[in-house]
This record gives sequence, C-alpha cells and structure tokens, in this order.
Amino acid sequence: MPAEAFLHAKAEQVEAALDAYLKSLDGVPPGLEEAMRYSLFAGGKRLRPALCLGAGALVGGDSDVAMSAACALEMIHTYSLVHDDLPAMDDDALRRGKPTSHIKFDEATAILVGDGLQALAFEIIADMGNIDVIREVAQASGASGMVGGQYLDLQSEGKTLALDELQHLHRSKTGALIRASVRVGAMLGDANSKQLESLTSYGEHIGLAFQIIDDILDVTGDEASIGKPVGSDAAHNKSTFPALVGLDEAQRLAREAVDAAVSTLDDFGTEADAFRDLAHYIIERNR
Ligand code: GRG
Repeated sequence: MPAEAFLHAKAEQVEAALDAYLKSLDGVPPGLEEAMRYSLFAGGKRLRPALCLGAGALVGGDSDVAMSAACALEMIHTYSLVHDDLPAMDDDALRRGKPTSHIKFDEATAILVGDGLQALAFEIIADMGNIDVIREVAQASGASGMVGGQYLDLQSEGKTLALDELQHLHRSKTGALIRASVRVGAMLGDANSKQLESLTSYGEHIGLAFQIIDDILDVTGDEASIGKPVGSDAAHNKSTFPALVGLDEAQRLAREAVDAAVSTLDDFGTEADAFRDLAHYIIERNR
C-alpha cells in the first residue's frame, strides 16, 4: 500500500479511537476538554501512531493493544506541539494551518492542554500493564529524550552548532518519540530481539530523515502546504541541516538515512512494504 494510503487508513482508525478516549473521560471541565480536542483533531499526519500500528502488525501483534499505545503516543506528540508553540518557546501562531492553542484559547489553557494530554497518555499506557512500555515512553518523552532535546533546541538559538551536536539535538527532540513509536508497537507485539533491533534501527533512520526534511521544508516549503510560516528556523537563529551543510548535502543526507532505514527491513518480506514506502514518503512529503 502506498505510504499516503497507509497513513490515511491508519489515521482514520486512530481518530476514531482518540475520539472514543476523549468521550470516555469523566470529570474534565468542558472548556478544557474542548481545547484538548481542538489540538488533537487539528489535522496531524498521525505518523507516530501509524509507526506503532505498523510495527505491531509486522511482528504479528494484537491491533487493539497497539491502538491504545498509538493513541497515547499521539497525545504526547500533540502535547509537545502545543507547548512548543507557546510564547516562552517557539511563539508560533499557526500550526497545521490553524491558530495554535494559546491563540485560539489562552496561554494558561494551552499549558494545561499539554499537561492533561501527557497525563492521559500515561494513564492509557499504565492500563496496558506493561512496565517496559511505560519506561520506554517515559524515557523517550522525558528529559533525556524529547524534553531534553527541546531544551537544547531553545538553548541553541543564536548559536551555530556542529553537525554532530545538531544530530544529537534532533535525535532527542524528535527522533526519540519516533523511535519509541516503532519500538512500542514491536514490544507490545512480542517481537523477538532481532526484529526489535531491526525496527529500532528503522525508527532511528527515519527519525533523522524526518528532521532533515523538516528543516528543508522550512526553507523550501510553502505556508499553505506545511501549515505554518516558512523561515521560522532562520527567524529564531536556529542551526539547521541546510544552514550547516547546504541544501544539496542536506537532501543527500536525508536520502542516505532513508536508504539505511529501508535496508533495516531486509529480513522482513513484502509485509514490510508499507514501511519501505513510508521511509520514501518521508523525504518526498511537502507537509
Ligand atoms: C515542548 C517538551 C516539548 C517538546 C517539543 C517535537 C517538539 C518538541 C517540537 C516540535 C518542533 C518541531 C516543529 C519539530 C520538527 C519536527 C516535528 C516534530 C514536526 C511536527 O511533527 P509532524 O510533522 O506533525 O509529525 P503533525 O502535525 O503531522 O502531527
């Protein structure tokens, strides 16, 4: 199945499950629930859930179990975007083509939306009763993963990073949750150690490719497609792959990462074709 059709199919299932989770909440103030729903349903690609579901299916796991984890990962991703857009961080007014949470509602609400989504995500994962998965998601999203990467990103404004520093920053900020999405799907599906190792490596390579392309789109993309203003990295004086190595070399590095990702799937048969296509889609995407 081509990557866009794969993502679309998974997104529909994930959105139904996210909707059910929000509807099942008890005792959430209606205004806060509305704001959580606004950000969760603002048109994301649902990449992380698709990776979790795809990895689970590849190793023969139960799709309902993977779906719970997929929803939790999307909640963590959404919380990170809501907080990233806050005035204290990237101060963005548009995300996915829509007003960001603090613009649509207010700053305090946006902070609480993020907090609420993160807590709900861990409640869902805790209910699954798999301590390894709880630890995996906590480490990937916490101070040595996404939160740490965000800190490094904010600290690096106005500085020129070395290429390895930039790679470390992105491995933490965006790579860790993408890697964890693949790993959690595989772990819940009882992957053997060789499968887990291959899929972990797949997640690491596509995470890098994803970030390089994100940097490239910030230079070459258009606002209507990517749903946020272009040039925001330059406006924040951020080191990016195109700024450090030039556009052509950045594109070459992204292709190299995609090729490496695809080669990690050699031991899987045609059932891994969706993941092969997804790796290519990551460098062909325009949003
Ligand atoms: C605030 C703790 C905290 C962390 C924020 C991930 C992150 C850390 C910030 C996002 C900044 C950013 C734009 C990074 C580039 C890569 C990225 C994560 C893009 C957004 O992910 P997509 O394209 O988003 O999967 P959609 O909208 O499709 O869900």
